[in-house]
Amino acid sequence: MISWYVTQASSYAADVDDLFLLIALIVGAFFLAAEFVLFWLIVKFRARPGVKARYVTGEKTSETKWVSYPHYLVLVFDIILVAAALRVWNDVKIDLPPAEERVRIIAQQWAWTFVHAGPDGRLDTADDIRTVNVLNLQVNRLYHFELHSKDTLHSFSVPAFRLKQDAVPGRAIVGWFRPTVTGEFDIQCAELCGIGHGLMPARVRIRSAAAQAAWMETAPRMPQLAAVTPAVSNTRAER
Ligand SMILES: [Cu+2]
Repeated sequence: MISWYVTQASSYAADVDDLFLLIALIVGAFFLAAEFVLFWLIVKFRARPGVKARYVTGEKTSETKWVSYPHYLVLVFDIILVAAALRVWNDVKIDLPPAEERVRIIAQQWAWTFVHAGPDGRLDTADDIRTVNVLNLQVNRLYHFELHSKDTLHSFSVPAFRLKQDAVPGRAIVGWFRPTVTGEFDIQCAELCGIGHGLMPARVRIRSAAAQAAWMETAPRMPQLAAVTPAVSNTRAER
């Protein structure tokens, strides 16, 4: 249902959406059941002429089961939700499938710089392509991103990928995504990072292999931006 509003544009987007749906269904069922019982009790024990109120301590087993049994049920569903969430978390954040290409993302107050590998498919070579506020990707290609921050905390958020990752100064945080549809989608900074936080939106453009190759031919190399690579350019897979 979330995909009615935000396109699923990465290989794991559907898994994240399914998790949200599972949570909504379980929590929704408990909500409806609780409201049903509440209103049923309100009607059943409403004031009636000639009927005196009873004081119920709620200490007998026949009474406490109305609290303890639903409580056990909540715990069972908690375990189901945690297991489902860990499966998705592991897939998105812990597993690192082999990369076909690497892209460097540098956040700063208040813009994003993206360093693309260029036609040779390797970073830190002469044909690297640097862009500001537009990330250029090829559909169905598995990317490792290497996320840096030049100044303060930022967060790289791509709603269509269902991906959000904090950028921390001094660290190179590695993660992955595989775009699955062509098109153009939003990138946001999802960490309040100063007065211009709202002014650092960016876009991700996902193209077919042929269109991406054509873009690489014409993309300006912007060598003047070479200095934006942070001094801490270690490529350790920190997370
Ligand atoms: Cu920011």
